Amino acid sequence: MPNLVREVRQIKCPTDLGYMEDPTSNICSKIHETKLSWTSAQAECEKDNGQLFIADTQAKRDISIKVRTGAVFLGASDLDEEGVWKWLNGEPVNRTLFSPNEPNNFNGHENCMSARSTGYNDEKCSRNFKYICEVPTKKAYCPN
Ligand SMILES: [Ca+2]
Ligand SMILES: [Ca+2]
Repeated sequence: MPNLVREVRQIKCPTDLGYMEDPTSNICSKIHETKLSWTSAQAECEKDNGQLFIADTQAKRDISIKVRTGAVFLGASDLDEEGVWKWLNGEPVNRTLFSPNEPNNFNGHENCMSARSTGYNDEKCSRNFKYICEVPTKKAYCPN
């Protein structure tokens, strides 16, 4: 049997980049105030070794709706298949998270998720919004 040597390490929340780590959930996130399109926002998150925020737990939903300064992009879309909403990790989005009458795919062009304090909405991906990035801080197995 091959001897698989793997290193277990804790990914540190990059607080030097302005990220905040929730002390109970260890969720590491940052609200970026510079408005960008959804794709550009995701690219910025990746620069920090993260991704757009995936609000797939109650703790994360609480963080995503603390924003009181307008809409922010989150890491969910129906870009792969119209009407089929998925988080960036491939998990399905619970439709009840959306605001009433959303997602409405307004004008046939709304495929990216934004959050307001009142709930989630589908937005045009090319519109510019603030956005939330997260950096996973779970223990990771790194092949070495
Ligand atoms: Ca859509
Ligand atoms: Ca909409």
